[in-house]
Amino acid sequence: MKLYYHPISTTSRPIMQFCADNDIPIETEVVDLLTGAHHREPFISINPNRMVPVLDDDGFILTESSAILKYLAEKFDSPAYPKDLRQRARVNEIMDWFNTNLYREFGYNMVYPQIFPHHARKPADANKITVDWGREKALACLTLLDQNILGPQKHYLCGDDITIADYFGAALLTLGEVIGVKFARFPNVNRWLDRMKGRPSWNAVNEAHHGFVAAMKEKVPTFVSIN
Ligand SMILES: N[C@@H](CCC(=O)N[C@@H](CS)C(=O)NCC(=O)O)C(=O)O
Repeated sequence: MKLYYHPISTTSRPIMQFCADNDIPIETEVVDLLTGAHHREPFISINPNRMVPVLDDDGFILTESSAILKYLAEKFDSPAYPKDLRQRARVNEIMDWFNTNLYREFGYNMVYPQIFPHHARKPADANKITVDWGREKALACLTLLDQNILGPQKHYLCGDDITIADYFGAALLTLGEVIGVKFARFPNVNRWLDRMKGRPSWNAVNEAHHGFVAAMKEKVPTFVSIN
């Protein structure tokens, strides 16, 4: 089983962490997004959508990080993807919410257009409007996450036990560290993120991400962020 990924990729990190935590044997191949390897062969034949991550399980090619997490959790019989119909539906619901609402606004409208030139809308005014829009909507998402999804009691997104939604959500939120996002005004989000960051696998899996955050540190004051 092989994962095509990039170590700073927001949607690759949750899969790497889930595999690390569950001793899932997985071969990895870096697709160098920074040099555009995802736009060249052989990768575009593997994933014409030109994105990582991609799982290759003995010739079965699966894209989409959320689908890959579900597939691995099911294949390795992980309690992090409960079998009970309603519990599983709740995990799916939260993952869909992160993947559509939060990632669209926070990732694709607020963070990426500021750090990756190929995501910047043109002209600059349009980029500013996009980023401001993303920030406003991301704030609403974070408030909902803090107050309604997590609240003051829950240890994890779906209750007392970790699920694949936590791996997914924590990776998407920590993307914000690149532009200096602090979740100080969202105490429940902070508490939950600290719990996820306390897992033994966190630092090793996120080493490249932390390097990227450090490399961007000087630019942070120039970014539209959330503090
Ligand atoms: N919906 C996809 C999104 C994957 C995605 O956003 N991948 C990014 C890296 S985190 C990528 O490959 N970007 C290539 C690019 O921006 O050119 C998933 O969840 O797997």
